[in-house]
Parts: sequence; structure tokens; C-alpha cells
Amino acid sequence: MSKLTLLRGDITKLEVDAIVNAANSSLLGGGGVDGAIHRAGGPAILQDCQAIRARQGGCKTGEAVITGGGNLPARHVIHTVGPVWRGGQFDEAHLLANCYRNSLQLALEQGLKTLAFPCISTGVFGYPLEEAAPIAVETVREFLGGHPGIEEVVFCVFSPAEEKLYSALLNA
Ligand code: AR6
Repeated sequence: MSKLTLLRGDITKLEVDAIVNAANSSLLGGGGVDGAIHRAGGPAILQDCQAIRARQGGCKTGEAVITGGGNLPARHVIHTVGPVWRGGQFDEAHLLANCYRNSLQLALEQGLKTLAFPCISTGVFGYPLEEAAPIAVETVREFLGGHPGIEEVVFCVFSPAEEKLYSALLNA
């Protein structure tokens, strides 16, 4: 059975098949976890992103693309684009669930077995954590139930508040 685990810390340090990046549709980097991943992973990740841009433009909200991991301990980075919070009436919940589902689907297609997610959209993009966390946990749980190929998913949280909330959801 696949495992769901919780860890507080820097996602760029994790030795998993892929870490997920909370990117933007340009795929050219930015602040938050995106900035941290590009800083730690080095220019190889940006090069791969630029190749994807040349092929298909950027990445739409809710979708996901994969690159190498550059200098990271993770072998790959799955870049997904979360929705910007605009009050909740603009399909944000569905788009956020798509980020988790499409990242997992891409991992499965690539034969990856372990991956780690940050709290997508809850930083710069302003999605309220209390609303985003249950979507993250439920979407991943549901996907893993139907796809035993993925062995472990780590929720990599950054703050004590995130840790508390996820811990309650995962133990429920
Ligand atoms: N490891 C794990 N989590 C982290 C790290 C890290 N090293 N650094 C930050 N977080 P954000 P978003 C957490 O803003 O809301 C960028 O500019 C952070 O505390 O990174 O999806 C992109 O280029 C928060 O819980 O992503 C986009 O333009 C979570 O990661 C935009 O921000 C997500 O916060 C995306 O905004």
C-alpha cells in the first residue's frame, strides 16, 4: 500500500524520485518554493523549462510538466501551476485538485515511485491554507487508492501551522 507522510522542512533537500514545484505558467522561475528549487537545482532545470516552453509554450493552471532535477537530490522536478486565489468562485478548488492529480499522473507515466508536494498556491498565490490542505490530502488519497504504482507521497510543509493542519487531516 502506498504511504502518505508529512515532513516539515525544505523540499529541495528531499531525496525522492520527484519533488513538485509550485511554479507559474511562464516556467521561468519566481519566488517562494519555485525560487528555492531553481537556486538549489542550478541552471539545468531552467534549461529544461525553456525546452518545454519552446515545445508547448508554458504550462496552464492545473497542468504539470516534468524536468530533470539538476543538482537536487531529487531526480526530477514536476512543475505544476496552482490557481491564484480570487475568492473561491473562479474554479480554484477544481484547478488546485488538478495540480495534484496531474502531477501524480505524470509521475506514474514516468515510472516514478516517490514524490513530495509543497503546499501549492498557499503562498504568493494566496489560497487560504485551511481550504487548500483538505483538497491536497483528499485528492492525493483518492489517486493513490486507484494507482498502487506510487509508493510514497510526502507532504512537505514549511510552517508549524501547516504541519498542525496536515497532521490532523492525515490522522483523520
Ligand atoms: N520547501 C518547501 N516549501 C516551501 C519552500 C521550500 N523551500 N519555500 C516556500 N515554501 P509559494 P504559490 C512553501 O509562494 O502560492 C512563485 O513566485 C510556502 O511557505 O512558493 O503556489 C512562483 O513563481 C508555501 O506554503 O507558491 C509563482 O509565481 C508554499 O511553499 C508563485 O510564487 C507555496 O508558496 C506561486 O505561488
